[in-house]
Amino acid sequence: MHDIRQRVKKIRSELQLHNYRYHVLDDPSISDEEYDRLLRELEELEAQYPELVTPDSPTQRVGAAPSTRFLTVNHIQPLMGLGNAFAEEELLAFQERVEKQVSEPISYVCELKIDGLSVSLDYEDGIFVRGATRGDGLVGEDITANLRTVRSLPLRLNDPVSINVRGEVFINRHDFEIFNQERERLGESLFANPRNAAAGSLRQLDPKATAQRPLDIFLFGVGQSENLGVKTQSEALAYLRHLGLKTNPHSKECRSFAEVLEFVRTWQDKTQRGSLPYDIDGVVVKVNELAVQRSLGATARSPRWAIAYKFPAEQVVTRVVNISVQVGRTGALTPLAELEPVLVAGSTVSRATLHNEDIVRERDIRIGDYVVLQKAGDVIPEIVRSLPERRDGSEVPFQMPKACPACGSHVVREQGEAVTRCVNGQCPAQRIEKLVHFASKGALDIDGLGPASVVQLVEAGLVKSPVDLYGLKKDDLLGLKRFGEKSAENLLASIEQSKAQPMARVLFGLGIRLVGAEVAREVAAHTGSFEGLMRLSKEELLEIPGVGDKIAQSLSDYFADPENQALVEGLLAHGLAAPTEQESSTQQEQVLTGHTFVVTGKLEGFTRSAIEDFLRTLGANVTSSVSKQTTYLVAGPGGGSKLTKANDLGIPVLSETELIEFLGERGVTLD
Ligand code: 0OX
Repeated sequence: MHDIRQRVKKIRSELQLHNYRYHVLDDPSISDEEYDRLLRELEELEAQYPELVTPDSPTQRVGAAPSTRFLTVNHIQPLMGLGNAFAEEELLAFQERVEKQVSEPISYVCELKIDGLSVSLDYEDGIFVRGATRGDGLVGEDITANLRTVRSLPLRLNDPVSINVRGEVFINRHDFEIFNQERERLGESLFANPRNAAAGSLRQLDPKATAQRPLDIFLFGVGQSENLGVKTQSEALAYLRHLGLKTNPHSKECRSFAEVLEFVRTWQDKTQRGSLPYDIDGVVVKVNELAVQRSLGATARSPRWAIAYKFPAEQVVTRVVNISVQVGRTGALTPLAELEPVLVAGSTVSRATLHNEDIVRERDIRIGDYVVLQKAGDVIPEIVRSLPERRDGSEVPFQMPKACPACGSHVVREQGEAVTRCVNGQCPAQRIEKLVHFASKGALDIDGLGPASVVQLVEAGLVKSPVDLYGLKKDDLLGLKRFGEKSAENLLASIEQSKAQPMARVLFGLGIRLVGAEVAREVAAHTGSFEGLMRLSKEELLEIPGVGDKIAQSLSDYFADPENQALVEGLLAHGLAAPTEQESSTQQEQVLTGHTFVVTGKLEGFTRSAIEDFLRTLGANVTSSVSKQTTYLVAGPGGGSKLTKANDLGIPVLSETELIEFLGERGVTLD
């Protein structure tokens, strides 16, 4: 048995090395046949002695069974996005902002901005245990099983460290072409570009499907970790490489900002970019010194110590065939340009929003015009300008309709507003858009309730408002074209599940003007319940961080309307956003699962043991001493040696107020 154990260990470390040489260094040292032979030997030994199987064994890349949905993951440290610069002046402004704050000379690191999907990976004692999407930065999706299939991602690091790292998953252009050709051969739908293919692959519910996709990964940063003795971003990248993680080879440490600009200019060049096997959409410039990064800190959205320089968008010319008008969920009438289909930045575009009638006029866009098109932020098609020199006189200027194209009611444009709105609260188009938004991913996330199903439900007269969803019966659905036994059951189950969504999502789902997901989270965290929220005056609303005059007005207008009050009360009556005792403990259990807390010092509002108990009810592990397993130290005054130890280990420390905020961000209030 001892010999077998040794043999298994030896094959694993050999396979790990060869995997690393092949997928990370691109420098294989044995043939594919030899590799396969070793892998088969290991598989046979593990089949014979299942007790020897470990999660980091090379045989365990594709193990997990298909799931029905992804679990959510709370990011211990929020995964922030990056501020953008679109011109050199904006980069220079970034330099000025940074250097105004520091006295000593600093350096920068330039990295290629890989056009993929941001992910966060957790290793515990060197073993890959969890991987998640960025999501909204606070909460992502658990895609561990899918990430395990990425061959360039080591299941075991070279050192047994516990570390959180960030990176970008992508597919290189060549693999993408082959992959799409194969899909075409099989009569499957094609992906528009490598980024979409990578995104689709990470979202497969069956890891066996993901394993067939040519995913690759570059790691570019360290999040939460024990004290690594790393002082700069360059050292962090070197450390990631030392651990066996794949980093991009083109990053450059720059001693002056002139070097930064040179790096940016070099990579802006299309031929230079073409020499890479994968797509990049810019350059990320980071302050190199981690101490300086810490002192610069972050805004609500992004770190102040980094910026993404985005390459200018590709522009193409196409023709406006028609300008139609869409009615949104707030009744806003939006002109939409219908275009001759054109390929731009990797996908075919046939429509572009024109936002409102002023923009159509300012850009002088007429039906029949040739126009310059680009993708704003590389995603949303945007008409930059028309080409009047190419007109032949047949072009027709756009006129905002006088009646709602969906219901025929009259439309108004308030003074000082750019938007024209349908005034009919019962307008079917608004109703549909409101329901689609309510059910959408960021809101109640009701699987199986996309636009097509919503249209059916509304047209059949089964659903007028979100409340009606919660009264649907299986027989109601079985009468509809799109629904069979199974899909009806699935939809009803998703609707039922959505009742457990936190208040922030319900609030966002109501589609109140100016209340996006982030504002909804703040408002929910500060009010705790709809009852509490509806009691607040406009002045009190203004005290909520992130809520300014316009948002406060919009919220108070919304809740002053009896119809909206009835809607919210109806939802509460169905158990939404108002979990019972029972539900609250099951729902709360998830938010701190996997975290280990230590509480020290004197707290103001609670006794230490009360807060410890409370953290436990949220699923946290609470211990009495700080170790590298600790994820957070909650410290009141007099924290003493535990505080020092946490600081030494680089473990984040929360004050009592910060703990309340931290929990608030996760939908938990302490009253
Ligand atoms: C990339 C990339 C993205 C992350 C938050 C602070 C700095 N797409 O290649 N983000 C970052 O770093 C950000 N670096 C990158 N290389």
